[in-house]
Amino acid sequence: MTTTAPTPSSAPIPDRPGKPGKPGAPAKPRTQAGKAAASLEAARDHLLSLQSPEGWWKGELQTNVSMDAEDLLLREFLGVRTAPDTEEAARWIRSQQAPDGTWANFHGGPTELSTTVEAYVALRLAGDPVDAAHMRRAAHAIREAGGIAATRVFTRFWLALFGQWSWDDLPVMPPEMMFLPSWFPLNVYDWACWARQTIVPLTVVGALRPVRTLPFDLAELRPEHRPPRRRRSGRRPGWSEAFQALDRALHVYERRPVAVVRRAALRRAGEWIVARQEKDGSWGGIQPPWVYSLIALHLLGYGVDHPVMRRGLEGLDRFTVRDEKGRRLEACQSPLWDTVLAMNALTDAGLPGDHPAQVRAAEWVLGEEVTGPGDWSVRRPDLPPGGWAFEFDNDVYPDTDDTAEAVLALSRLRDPRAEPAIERGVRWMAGMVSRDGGFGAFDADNTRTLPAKLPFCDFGAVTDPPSADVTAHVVEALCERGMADSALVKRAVVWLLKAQEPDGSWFGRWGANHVYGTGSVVPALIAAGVRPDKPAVRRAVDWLERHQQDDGGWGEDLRSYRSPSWIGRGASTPSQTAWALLALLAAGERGTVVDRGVGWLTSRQRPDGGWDEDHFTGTGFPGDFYINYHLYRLVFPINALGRYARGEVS
Ligand code: R01
Repeated sequence: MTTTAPTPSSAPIPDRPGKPGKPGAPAKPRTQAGKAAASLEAARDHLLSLQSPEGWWKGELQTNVSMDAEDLLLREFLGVRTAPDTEEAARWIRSQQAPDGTWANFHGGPTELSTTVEAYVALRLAGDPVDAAHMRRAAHAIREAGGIAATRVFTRFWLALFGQWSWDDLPVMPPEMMFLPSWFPLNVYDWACWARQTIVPLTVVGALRPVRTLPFDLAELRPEHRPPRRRRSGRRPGWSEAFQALDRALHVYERRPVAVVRRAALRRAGEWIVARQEKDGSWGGIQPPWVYSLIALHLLGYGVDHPVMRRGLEGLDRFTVRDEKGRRLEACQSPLWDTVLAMNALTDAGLPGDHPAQVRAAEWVLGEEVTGPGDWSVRRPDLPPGGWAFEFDNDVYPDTDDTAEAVLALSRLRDPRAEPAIERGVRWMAGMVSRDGGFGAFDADNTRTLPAKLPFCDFGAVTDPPSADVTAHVVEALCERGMADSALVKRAVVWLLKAQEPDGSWFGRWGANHVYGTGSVVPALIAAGVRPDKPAVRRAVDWLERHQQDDGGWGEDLRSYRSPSWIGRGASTPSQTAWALLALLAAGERGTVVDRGVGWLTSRQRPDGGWDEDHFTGTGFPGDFYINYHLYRLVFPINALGRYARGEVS
């Protein structure tokens, strides 16, 4: 990497020409442009201060307390739970409880029954007495909501492991599924990678039906006179009935599986799991596959001292955050994603490509390139490997979203030594295009509708079809590589135009929600050469302008995924305000709307250059699972302020 003539990180960002800076003492800027430049400089320096010595950035990835509850249950199951870990986790779980005794899945969100039940059980494990006020409130709320019977399948799985729910009353997912060829419906490669890695170990657990005893029962959670409610009742009856019949048949089979077939299936599942453990001991770098894989392997005879199990448990420690608020687990970690977003932000802020921070970051990113095949190879067997994954060690599961942002970040540094890796990434990303011209995150053509219809699947997205935000990021990256006129980009642009909602916005799959989708797509369309006066762009701009909040920012509540009345509405946040600004600036908008958005950002900046963002603006699974990426509040405002400042200069 080039290290000549680095710009010191304290270098001022050029202010608008024609606005003479007073010599001598730095005066407080009064103009909008001056304020934006000062704000940008402070934010940029704050971001630079957060870089690790190795070159990466990593913000905490905050989700919900089901992670922490399940961590205690895992440790209880394996017999490795310690008193200090339990007390620290319990302290965190208690700190997140709402006044009504329940837990939510995101800041300010509604009661989540399954999360509440899991948190409650974890606190009982920690010894919180049933008659303590906070426990009584929780139990009351659980009973009111229908009790354990109304929770998601995963929650009842955990309770079955401890004898608090009957294995007979859970949907069956047999390990014989491992024998289905990759063209047969419901084979493991029809599932999104995160669901695939969760389901394979759960087939083992469901086949072996272990029960550990607890020193308590959960009688207090039983609703007295309420019939159990079923989730997702709105499904088409035809499929639901067919699958319920299939599930009954599988229950009959479960009583007497063919022994040799069952043994072979369990062996096959065990090998499949072991082959996919990552260098850091994780599975897919995400908590659910990780904990279920540890449980499944343990049941298959792997003791807690087996190297596979030891690596797994030690790896979980590195996903554990410990601070004054208690002990909590990250559902996954985002260093690659955070680093390439930070690099792009710094480039937008005017930092040169040969700045030491960029050089160190680029060196780290280049060392993270995925160089081998993965599960994606099943659908694209002839595609050479390349690209990047979300995490530190996630070599089996690179994704197009991270690859697109990494390609953008590295290309914009203009260092010829990064070219081969960029080219391999571009080739891999391009090869991952789905049949319809769009891009999913981890797999091509992962578009089956059957998996979601199984009674087992009442939580989260279980497939990985093309989405507007990922497709937009890929388009932006390909255009940066000079491919705006390629057939690939043209088809992707058509895909994006078709995906536009009647109201002019785009749905946000991996970020909240239409503000994220629209904020991703508009800059991509412009990069691809769509003129700002085209109707698609105008309608998007109108949608954003209509949804600017009264305070000048943008915000969209996560409830928008379930209740359309929330679409485009919610408390303004730094990241969502920045996404809207990025779209407006790309579309060439300059004026009051943009100035008020920029004013929202500059007036809410903290003295250290950062912003606060309690609201979650990341999406794991629409409707079910949300993420607060702690670096979003900083990197996206830098993108927006940086492009705003550049626009003012040009
Ligand atoms: C989960 C779960 O915890 C989880 C955690 C993280 C993700 C997937 C992909 C990306 C990368 C980021 C996060 N990009 C495509 C998006 C970038 C913004 C997904 C899920 C919970 C329950 C189950 C995730 Br079941 C499985 C996993």
